[in-house]
Amino acid sequence: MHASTNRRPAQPIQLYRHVVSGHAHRVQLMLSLLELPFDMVEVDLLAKAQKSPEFLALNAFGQVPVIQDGDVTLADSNAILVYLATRYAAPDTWLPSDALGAAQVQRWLSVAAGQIAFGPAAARIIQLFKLPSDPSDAIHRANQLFAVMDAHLQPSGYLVGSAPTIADIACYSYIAHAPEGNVALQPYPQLRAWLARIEALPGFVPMVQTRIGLAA
Ligand SMILES: N[C@@H](CCC(=O)N[C@@H](CS)C(=O)NCC(=O)O)C(=O)O
Repeated sequence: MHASTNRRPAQPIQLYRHVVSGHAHRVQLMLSLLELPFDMVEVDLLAKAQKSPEFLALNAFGQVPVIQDGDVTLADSNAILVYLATRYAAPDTWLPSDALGAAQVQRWLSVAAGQIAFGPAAARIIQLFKLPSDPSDAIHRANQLFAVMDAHLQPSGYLVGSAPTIADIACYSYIAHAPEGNVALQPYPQLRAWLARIEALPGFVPMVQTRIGLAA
């Protein structure tokens, strides 16, 4: 199991986040799975705190998540997962170092920043903030992605091989919460079994569920 760490931060890592952000949840989940000490700093996205000069000094893109780990300030959920796994996880656990394993993980990080962001995450945001946008394209993209993932996942396996990696953590949050954006998980049994395997990992922490969409 991957709970062991080979290094520890001298002081708690600061995680700037918003409670309904799946990107921020990825980082919270990884910190928790690695048993690293951390504090969460709430950023009021609705009040546009992420565009304040103070926050833009942390992330010029004006988005959560950001971490501060001693003198390291780092934005972008997937970049943070790479950092945490490389700096704090036991070697070759959450991020393989062999050429093919590392590339296979990167492939899913690209999916997390691509098909997931523009599929289930986008469908959920429309519902969550009652945006005046048509969610049908995002819902269609989510279903296309879930069909591919359902066929890819092996019973008892993870996205890359037989042990969890940061690929699983990057992809988990918005897929688990897809029903909030009116994307059903029921047609995808392997995907649901994979979600359950992640939820059974020691140190798993859920993202707060919002009672909207199919989750109402
Ligand atoms: N590529 C970034 C995307 C982060 C992102 O989209 N954050 C959203 C919350 S889920 C945000 O801060 N939105 C506020 C804004 O863009 O003003 C990552 O992976 O961290």
